[in-house]
Amino acid sequence: MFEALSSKLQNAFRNLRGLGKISESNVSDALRDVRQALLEADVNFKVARDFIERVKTKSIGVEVVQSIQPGQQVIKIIHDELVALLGAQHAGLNFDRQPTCILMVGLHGAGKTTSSGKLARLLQKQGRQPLLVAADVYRPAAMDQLETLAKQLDLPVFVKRGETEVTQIAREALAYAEAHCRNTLIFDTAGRLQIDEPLVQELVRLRDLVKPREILLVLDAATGQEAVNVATHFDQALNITGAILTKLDGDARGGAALSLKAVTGKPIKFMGVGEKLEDFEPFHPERMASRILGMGDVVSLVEKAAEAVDLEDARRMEEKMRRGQFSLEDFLEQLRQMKKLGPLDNLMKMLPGGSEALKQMDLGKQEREFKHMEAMICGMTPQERKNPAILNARRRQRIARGSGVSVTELNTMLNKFAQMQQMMKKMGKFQKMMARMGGAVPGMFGR
Ligand SMILES: Nc1nc2c(ncn2[C@@H]2O[C@H](COP(=O)(O)OP(=O)(O)O)[C@@H](O)[C@H]2O)c(=O)[nH]1
Ligand SMILES: [Mg+2]
Repeated sequence: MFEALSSKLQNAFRNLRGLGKISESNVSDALRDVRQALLEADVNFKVARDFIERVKTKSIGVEVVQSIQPGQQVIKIIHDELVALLGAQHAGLNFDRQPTCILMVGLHGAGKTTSSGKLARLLQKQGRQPLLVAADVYRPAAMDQLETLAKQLDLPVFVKRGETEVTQIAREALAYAEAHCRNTLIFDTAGRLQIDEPLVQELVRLRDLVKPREILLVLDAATGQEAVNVATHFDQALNITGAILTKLDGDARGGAALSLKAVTGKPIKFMGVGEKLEDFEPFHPERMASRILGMGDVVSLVEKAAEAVDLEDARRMEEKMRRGQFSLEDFLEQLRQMKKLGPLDNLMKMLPGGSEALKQMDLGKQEREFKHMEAMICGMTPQERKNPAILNARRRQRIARGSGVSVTELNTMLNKFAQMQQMMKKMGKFQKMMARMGGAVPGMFGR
């Protein structure tokens, strides 16, 4: 996500970090690269200019803190301004009306139908009762698409084929929702290649009838500057409540995400990061800013890990690592937990500096290696896993044969494991020492 922008900003920061003193001229020089990076990412010209102005004013006025390098303070200011630009806080949905109607609007192919399904999934997980409503009266295929998504999610969908008046569909859908206790209606509306008057009229009729609590504009992030123009038009016509930015998994340069709030005043509420139903996340300005600035999205990673890994298990494991009692059995469990988190490259991208590190790593090889390790450990008896010392030549041959590797490979794995155990013991001691010295290591920005 936004790799080009991210790496350019990190380059600009390299110059900033070295700043020993803040003066108008040297800050201006350093910020020129930042501005260039923003423009190349397709950030609206005016938005970029204002952004740089604000950073400059704040940097020059900043009180120099003794213990921090001035350049780092500027980076912190950039971070904070970036968070503000992205909308400051996560803007959630409002559900203070019964039932809650959500209109999904946008151009052709932006991802309305897909996002309707993704949003329904998310709301269902939050305990709401969504009803998907097929309100794209022009494309029968869109109705089929929505029906398929609903089936996958095991959710009800309201479809009325042959009906061409969208308000009639809406009326019946509302009645259906009431009869079936659905408290959240998600209307998947029609799109156009370009916003035009008939489309606007239809959406206005629909809006005036269902009085939606949310009108979410679905925008393809890859369309860059154009996305912002589209947003302005839709907002003027319908007064949208927020946006869903889709296809952020692609090669979007980031301009849309960075300009949208500043230009329209409307927040990005969610983002689509893939074609699958689970590839959908609430948009968090703070996390996005960290991601863009290359500090990784540690918060997201932790949450993702918490979803997949039982916390109690994790704590138990950590304790074992600290004491150096981490066995091959535990190692096997860890390998399996890791698989639950998804492909390695996704995980790496979320770690600070991960995108950079990724370029130098052969993850395919790493994943194959993990698979081999798993096979080797699986080939051992529980006793052998607990106490690898009993692995004599005969046992090693048996395990190697059973898991399709050579004895040399098995030996290498066992050596690596022994090293890892040693390292964990040391790390455990180090952590304890740090804790005694007064808690966690302060974060880059003192958080
Ligand atoms: N990679 C990726 N593809 C997406 C995303 N959202 C939607 N798509 C794809 O974009 C295409 C158009 O989506 P669709 O929901 O039919 O758009 P609509 O015309 O606005 O309803 C489909 O092929 C989707 O799979 C996303 O976040 N990432
Ligand atoms: Mg559609």
